[in-house]
Amino acid sequence: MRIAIMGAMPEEVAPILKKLGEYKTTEYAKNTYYEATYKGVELVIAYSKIGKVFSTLTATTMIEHFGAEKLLFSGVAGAVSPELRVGDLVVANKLSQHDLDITAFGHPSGFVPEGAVFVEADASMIDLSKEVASEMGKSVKEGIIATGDQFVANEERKNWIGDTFQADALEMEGASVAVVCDALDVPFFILRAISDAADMDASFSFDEFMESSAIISAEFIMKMVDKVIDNNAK
Ligand code: 4EH
Repeated sequence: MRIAIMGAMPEEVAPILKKLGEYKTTEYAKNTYYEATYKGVELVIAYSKIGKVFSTLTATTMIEHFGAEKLLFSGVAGAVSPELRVGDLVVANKLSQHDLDITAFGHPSGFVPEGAVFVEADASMIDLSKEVASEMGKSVKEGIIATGDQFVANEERKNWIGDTFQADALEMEGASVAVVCDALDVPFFILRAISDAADMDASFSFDEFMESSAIISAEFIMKMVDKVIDNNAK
């Protein structure tokens, strides 16, 4: 089995590479891919760079070029739900592109013909994440993640995204990765730890907490990888 683990920023995959210790580095399509054997399975790891286009390229490459059969994303996000605090974990059950807008033609926000407003994540990996959460004594919120090519640092935009998509958290890569995995029939799992509240203080909160939140997400992702491997052996 070959499992992809991706992030968008270097800080999001650094804790994973640190845990693995040894890996092979390959340059492909102007990005760096890290390959390692872990508990008998092959891992391919990369950070895509920020945004929907780079994350689409990386997810596609991990699947089509490196042969990944499952994909897990680890990273940070801005909170939309007022329940979520810095460091809290959110797992996506469905994702939408909040900046995909052909509403001028009467379509709903996030929709284009032959597409869908939401892409649904793999239910069995979400189930596994509940087992991991209880084993770790952590709580993980299952919810909707909205993705767009903008760092949201504005209450009005954040509230619009919350109202329009019932989003719990927002970021810049999840929905594009979801579109790729759904199209190529690869089960995916998107996890984010909150770094900020997508409000006027977001950039400051992000700078202060992105690294610690990225570690929280990466630690959970590695437990998820363990669980996926255990489950696959059964
Ligand atoms: O990969 C981008 C990073 C911010 S941009 C999306 N990530 C972090 C998630 C995220 C986010 N996305 C949109 C956390 N908070 C968010 C928010 N809005 N409020 C970036 C940050 N620092 C340096 C360079 N780019």
